[in-house]
Parts: sequence; structure tokens; C-alpha cells
Amino acid sequence: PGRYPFSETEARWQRLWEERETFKARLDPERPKYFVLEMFPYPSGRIHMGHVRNYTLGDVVARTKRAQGYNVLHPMGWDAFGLPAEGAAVKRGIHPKTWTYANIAEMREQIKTMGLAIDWSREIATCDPAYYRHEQAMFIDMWEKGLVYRKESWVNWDPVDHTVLANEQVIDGRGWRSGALVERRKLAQWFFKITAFAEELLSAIDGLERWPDKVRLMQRNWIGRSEGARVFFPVEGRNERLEIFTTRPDTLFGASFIALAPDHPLSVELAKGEPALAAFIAECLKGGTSAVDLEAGEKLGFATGLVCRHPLDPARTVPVYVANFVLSDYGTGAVFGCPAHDQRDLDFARKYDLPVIPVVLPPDADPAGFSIGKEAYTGDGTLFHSAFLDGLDVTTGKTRAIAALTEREAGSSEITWRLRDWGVSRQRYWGCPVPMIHCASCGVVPVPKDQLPVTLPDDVEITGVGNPLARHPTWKHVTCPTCGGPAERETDTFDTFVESSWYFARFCSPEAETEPFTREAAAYWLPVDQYIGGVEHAVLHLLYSRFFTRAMSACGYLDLDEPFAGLFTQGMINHQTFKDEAGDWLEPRQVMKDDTGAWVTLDGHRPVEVGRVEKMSKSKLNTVDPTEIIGGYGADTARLFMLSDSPPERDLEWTEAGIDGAWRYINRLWRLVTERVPALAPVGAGVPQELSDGADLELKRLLHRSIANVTVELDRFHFNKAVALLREFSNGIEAYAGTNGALQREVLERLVRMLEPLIPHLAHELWRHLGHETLLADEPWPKADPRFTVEDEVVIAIQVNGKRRAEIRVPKGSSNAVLEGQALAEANVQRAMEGKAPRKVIIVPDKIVNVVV
Ligand code: ANZ
Ligand code: ZN
Repeated sequence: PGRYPFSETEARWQRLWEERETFKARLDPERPKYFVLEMFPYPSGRIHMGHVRNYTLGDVVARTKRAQGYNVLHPMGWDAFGLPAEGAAVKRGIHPKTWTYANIAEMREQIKTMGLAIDWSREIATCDPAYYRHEQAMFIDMWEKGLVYRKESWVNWDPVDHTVLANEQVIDGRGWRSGALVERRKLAQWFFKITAFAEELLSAIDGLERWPDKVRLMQRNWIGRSEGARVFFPVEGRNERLEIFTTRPDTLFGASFIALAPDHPLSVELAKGEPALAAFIAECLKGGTSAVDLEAGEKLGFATGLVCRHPLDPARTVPVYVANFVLSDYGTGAVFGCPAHDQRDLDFARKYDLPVIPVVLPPDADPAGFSIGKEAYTGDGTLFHSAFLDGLDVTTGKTRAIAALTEREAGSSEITWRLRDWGVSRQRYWGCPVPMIHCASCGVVPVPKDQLPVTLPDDVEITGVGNPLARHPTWKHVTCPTCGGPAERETDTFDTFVESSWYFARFCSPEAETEPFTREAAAYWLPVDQYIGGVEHAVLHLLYSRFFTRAMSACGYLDLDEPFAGLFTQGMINHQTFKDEAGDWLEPRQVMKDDTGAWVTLDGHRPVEVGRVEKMSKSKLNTVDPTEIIGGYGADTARLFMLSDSPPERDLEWTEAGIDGAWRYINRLWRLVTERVPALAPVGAGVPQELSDGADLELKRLLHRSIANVTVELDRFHFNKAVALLREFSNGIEAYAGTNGALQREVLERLVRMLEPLIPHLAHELWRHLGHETLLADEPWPKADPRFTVEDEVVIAIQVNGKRRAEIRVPKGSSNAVLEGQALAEANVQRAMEGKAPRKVIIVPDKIVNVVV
């Protein structure tokens, strides 16, 4: 048989699956469906190993479920809008559309070499007007339902490039291109009202039983429900009160200052008469807009000179500051500071010399001796220095404080969410146009639906500065649909997360023209039964999709809350890193081991420093190109290595040895089947009824045990264990020395059937070699026969005077008499007894027989 000719074989089967439309999904209400989806790729131009792992995992699921009788939907598409396309336009003068479609064409060919069971007839690209026209229509519906609105909000502004920057384009507070210090600016932006579903998005997490716990936790934290209180602090000398939000009303007696966000209305008002404060506020508003940026920086404040009365202790007043660490859009944009029990407040108090009043006494601490040094005490304890709260624990203290505030009309209990509404405006060209029109007399008017899609103009000038759509000479000038007067199109485009928030639904009927998907198709195929992707999308993409599904349902497109019934997040792919003497990174293919086993450069044999095993990345040159691996070893080898090396949720280390091992096993399977063919009973000989000897029975048992266990492990996503079991099975077949041709056919056919989801090309080829004209993918999944899986034999150790002398195999549950009889009959046992009669025989049923002489 020689080496397995993977190249010709893989191409042939891929062609055949395509010609026969083997994996085309057809709606069939009579059959149970299974929708398996991998997070769709961004068309960067080349697939990487992360893609290979992702699609291999999905393919195993798709093929297994198909074999198990499900009507499987396994589609592929392209998350095709986004900034890199504009980057390519700036750098190389290629139009974003040209660049994107060329990349799609290339990546499609690369992905096709993996031999995936995908229904390519459903392929979609989100930059296609046939796709985004529905997004625009849904956006208008959501606007009408109040789930979309426009408001002023902060953005990162690059003062040199005159452009809005996404958070990821702000690097260390500077614009990625210009290097200029980023400023914050207020701009009218479009928002999805995701907070309308905050409560629901949180509580429904409990029902997502087939999601990883860590992802559920991340979603919970992101939504961030905080129970606390709203407290009113009367401002001295002014007829108003400041409203603050706190989660620790129990610490109210420890309050020593109040801090306002720089853009709190009172801060803004005070700044009008106070240039120094205005300058301070302007300074605060520079720098990034994210909470992380604010957390990292130095805590700065400006004393306004105002003081507030303490709501529970009217004898006391606290000073009011404007502070850079208070977020304008969380809670009420104002806080009371309790330095003893909050680190940030403590740092602030030390800096501005404010009192530090401990009010929570740690368990077992001495109230007289307890004081706060450099670290705030944030733990539990007993309240003190707190008037009527003294002696209470923290939890009871919170309830009691809220009751007192409510009674005095100085506050009330309140729930606050970390979740913000989703700002989707981007001042970019390569995105879906927001389908709105601004009219001087009518205000914001949606584009009439019969005029959708609003398509992108092709003739644009992309310089990386400003918004090409706003600059276009004619595109934005339209007449108002309401009054017919001159009006302007919205020139913002959507955040690309909008497209990925509903693409799974589009796959249900990608051909639908008048609606994003037909109700019938969505009702049948959704939700996605198994979603697979990287954990980097654990929060935003998944949350946006959960929101969008609810919003689509609210607009009557669907009748569904949760888009993804099952979620699996795969680990990363790591690889050895190498450096040369100068400390520059080297590619894996630039190095080799010399005769002594030391790493050296391929040319020149110069010494190489072996670095850590790290995530494959272009910057460290430790990537391995999947197309090279597939070209050199075949897709099945690459797939097998990906599946066998480690559990799919864990990181995988790419090694040459691992790929070699997979390649050798592929060849071993090839030989095993092709060499045995002459010894097999003819096709259709049926399941062997006669099992003449122990070897036959053992192989038969191995077969059914393998079927049972492989099925379970595949179902649990323990693909590496499934591979190990299949190896054990094939080893058992190799070791079989009997002559039962029908049995050998049976085990080889089952083996090949179970290999198909993992290494589909070789499995199909071997099926053909086994004499079949049928397509292996159409063969049903084997069933384990329980008669052969129950462990009905046990091995019993026989001891003589406590020393192990022999083993016997007996039916499980054999009586003591049978065990004793068989034990005493063993030759080794008799020898050890030296002809003496047993004094006593101690028996542990199904385990041990100990003969005492
Ligand atoms: C007084 C206090 C005392 C607080 C104490 C904490 C500890 P979470 O749990 O994340 O909701 N806070 C409220 N609004 C804020 C804003 N706009 N910007 C910055 N910080 C703000 O956090 C709630 C706590 O964060 C609140 O409880 C408040 O500080 C602060 F020993 O109030 B706390
Ligand atoms: Zn008008």
C-alpha cells in the first residue's frame, strides 16, 4: 500500500461532496435539526491555526450529528466590514471592497482545503448590500420601537487627524496613526438601548446551561447589577441637593468628602465662574474614555469650596470636590468618599488631607486601637462610630441605613447597572450606513423602507483622516422623505459588531429578499444548537447577539430570546519562540537541531536562543501557516493533530513531533485497512453470529466498548479522549490474530465510521477500499450492543498466605464455592501450597481469594 496519497484523495472527496451537495441543508419539519456554527471569520486574507482549530471542532460536531440522524445546518460566512480594509486603502491604494472580496476569495479556497461539511450555498458576506439592507430595515424598526436613540456622548478625538478613534486605536493615550494625545469630545451618536433588557439579559444567564461557567460569569459581571442606595446631600447655601449612588450605605458615617464627575452639571456650572476649575475639568477630559484609563491614572481633585450637610448626621458637613476618577455615566456621576473603607477614596483623602474615619471594625479587632494606615479595610465586620448603626454587621447596616434614609426622605434603595447602552456610530467608510436622514425642519427621519438599502458610494477618497462619507461631494445630499426639502444623510456607519449580532439568523434563509430571514426557517433552525469560538468574544459579541435576538423578537421578526443554546470556547494555539544572537525573533522554519541536539539557525548554524512557548503571533514570528501544513501532510493530519493533542478548551502547543505523530497514525490506519481487505468477508456479509474463541469475543467487546465510549466523549467535547479511544480500538484490531473475516469486516467498518467526523477524507477513502459504493457520510452512526459492553467478567487475584500467586477470570458474581474450587485448581497455587491442605480460605467476592495454609 505504501504511503497514503493524501493529496489526490482529499481533492477527490472534496470535489465529490461538492458535486453531490452532500452537506446542503434543507428545511425538513419531519426531522430533528441541529445548527452548528463557528464564529465567522474576518477576511484578513489568510487563515491561521486558530481558524483551523475552530472549524475542525465545528466540523466534528456537524459530521457526528449528521451521522446520528440530525438534519444539520453548518454554514460559513464573512464578517466583512471593518477598519483593516480602510487601512489597506490608505497604505496601498486598494479599494476596501476590492481588498475585502479578494481576501474572501483567497480564504474560501484555503478553508475549502480543510474538507469541512459546510453548506457553501448559504455563504454570506456582511458587506453585501443584500445582507445589510435588512440590518438597516431592522434598525428603523428598532428606532420606531424605542430601542434605538441618538444622544451626545464622549468619543476619543484625534486632534491631528481630525477623526474619532475606536478605543482600540488609542494606544497609551495617543492616536495610533498620528501619535497625538487623544482628547475627549462630545458628539451626537447612535445607540442601541441594550439596557432596556438588562434585567432579562442577566436573569436568563441562569438558563444557559450549555455555556461555560466562566463565560456566564463574565456576562454577569459585565452587566454588573449593583444593589445600593441613592442618597441626597443638601448643599449648604444653595437650595439644592446632590444625589450620589453608593453600594455601601452602611459606611455613610465614615463619609469625609463628596466627589463629582468633571462633567457633572454642578461641576460645569461652577466652572463658569471659576477659570481654574474650568482648566481642571478640561485637563480631566483629555485622555482615554474607558474606565480602565480612569482607574490607572493618578486621582486628582479640585475643591469647589462648597460643603454638604451629612444626611444622617446633620451636625456635620463634608467638602465637595470635582474629581477625575468619578465616571459621568455611572450611578449619578457623584459619590461620597469613605476613605477608611475604599482604597481610591483613601488615596484621595491622604493627598488632600481629609479625615479618615473607620466605621467597620474587623472581627476580633480592638475598637480603641484600630486605625487605618495605607490600606483601606474593605472586609466585613461590625459597625462603629455610626450612631444608630453601631453593633450591626455590614449587611444589616445597609438595610438599616436605607430605612433611615427613606424615613427622612434623604434617600432610597436603588439598583444600578454597569451595562451601558451600545454606541454604534463610527465615522468610517467601510461599514453599514446608518439609514437615517437629518432634515432642518423635520429632524431625524428614517429612510423610507422602499428606498433601502442605503448603499456605500464606490467613488470615495480614503486618506485615514476624517470620514470619507461626510467628505463625498454628493452622497449625503438628499431630499427629506417627509417634507421634500433639502436634507442630509447620516454619514455614520455601524460598529461592525452590529453585523455579527444577527448573522446566525440570516443563515436560516440567506436568499430571503424582502425580509432578513423567513419566519418558517428561523422557527425551524434557531436557536443555534452549538456555537463555537474564541473566549475573546465572551462578553461583547455574545451579549450584543443576545440583545439583538430580543430586539428582533420585539419587532416581530422572531419568537426567541436566546440565540445560542450551547456555547463552546476553544483554547489558543501556542508555539515555541526562537531568537538569534542579536535578540531578533526567528521563524520556526529558520531553525533546526544540530547533531548534538542544540538549536541552531538553518543557514550558518549560528546559535539560537530558545524562548518561551507563546500564543502564535505575527510579531513573534512563531506562527505556522495552515496552508503549508495542509499542503505537506493533508487536512486530515492537521485535523487529527488539532483534535488529539489536548482538550479543545485548553491551549494547544503546536509541535513538529505532534504533526509527525498524527501523520504516522494516518498512514498506520491506511495500512491496517488496505492490508486486511483480502481477509475480510464480502460486503454485506452481515454481523458475525458465531464467535468461536476468546480472541473473537474480546475484539467484539472492544468494538462495542469503543462505540459506547467514543460516542459519549464526542458528545462531551472530549475530542482528545475520543481519539485516544479510537487508537486503542485500532490497536486492538491490529493485534487480533484470529481468522474471523466477518468480524474483521465489522470492526473495520465501525472504526472507519467513527473516524469520519475527525478525518473525513481518509475515512471516506477507506470505506471505498472496504468495497462500498455508498457515501460514508450517509452511513448511520453505530450503536453499542449492551450485551457486549457490560463488564460481565472479573479478574480475581489468588493469594497464598497473602502472596499473589495467580489470577483467574470468572463470571462476575461467581459464588464463593466456584471461586474456591477454581483457585485451588490453579497450578501456581498448588505449587505454593506445597501439598498442604488449606487451613482457611478468605474470599472477597469479585476481587480476591486468599488461601491460608
Ligand atoms: C461609598 C462607598 C464606601 C463606596 C465604601 C464603596 C466603598 P459598584 O459596586 O461597581 O457599583 N461610585 C458610584 N458612582 C460612581 C461613579 N460615577 N464613578 C466612580 N465611582 C462611583 O461600585 C459602586 C461604588 O462605586 C459606590 O459605592 C461608589 O463608592 C462608587 F466603603 O460609595 B461607594
Ligand atoms: Zn423634512
